[in-house]
Amino acid sequence: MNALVLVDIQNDFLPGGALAVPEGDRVVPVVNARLRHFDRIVATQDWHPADHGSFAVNHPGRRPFETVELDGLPQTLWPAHCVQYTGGALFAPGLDTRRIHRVFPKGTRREVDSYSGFYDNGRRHATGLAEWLRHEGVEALWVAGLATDYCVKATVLDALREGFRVTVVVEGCRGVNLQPGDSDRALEAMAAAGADIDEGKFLADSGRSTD
Ligand code: VGL
Ligand code: ZN
Repeated sequence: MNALVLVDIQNDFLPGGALAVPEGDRVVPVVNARLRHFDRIVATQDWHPADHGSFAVNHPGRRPFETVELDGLPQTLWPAHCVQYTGGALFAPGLDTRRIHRVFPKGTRREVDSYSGFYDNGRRHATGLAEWLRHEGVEALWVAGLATDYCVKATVLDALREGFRVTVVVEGCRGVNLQPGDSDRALEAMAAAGADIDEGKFLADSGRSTD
């Protein structure tokens, strides 16, 4: 069994959103075109309480993109984003959510961030994604979504650690690139850890060829 893992394809990560990823909206037609090829489709959903410790606004005197320590871990501070029950946390308009079998919320505990769809950044709490995939008999994962250099990377690295075969759908990912080249370095790290990097076979019927 194979599964497509859609990482954080949510309004706040699209152009105009609170933590906009350049061209984040471009992943939507890419993944929609591929949904029918998968036995299982899961989505992660960044789902923060308003007082979440990753938000700069919750650290007086701090600005977005500064680094602080949170729960003993280095933490990049972000603009408030994907707050539970707000429009910014909703999946992107146009994403064919009817085909998603299960949604795994993450980042719900204020004291620690969660880039990976499997574990929080301190690896103390699991979301249940690995167990669910194993229960469904899934062995091979294709991963797409936002952002390449944060949640996609962390999800892919954890998936490999959990023993899944992993392919990164590059055309279905976009990165934040706080530093130029962050996304390329993230792809290199994923490849070095054992992921297949799929640059092109998703291009043909992805919708990109027409824009
Ligand atoms: C993400 C930063 C903060 C992501 C989530 O989805 O990559 N990045 N929260
Ligand atoms: Zn977040």
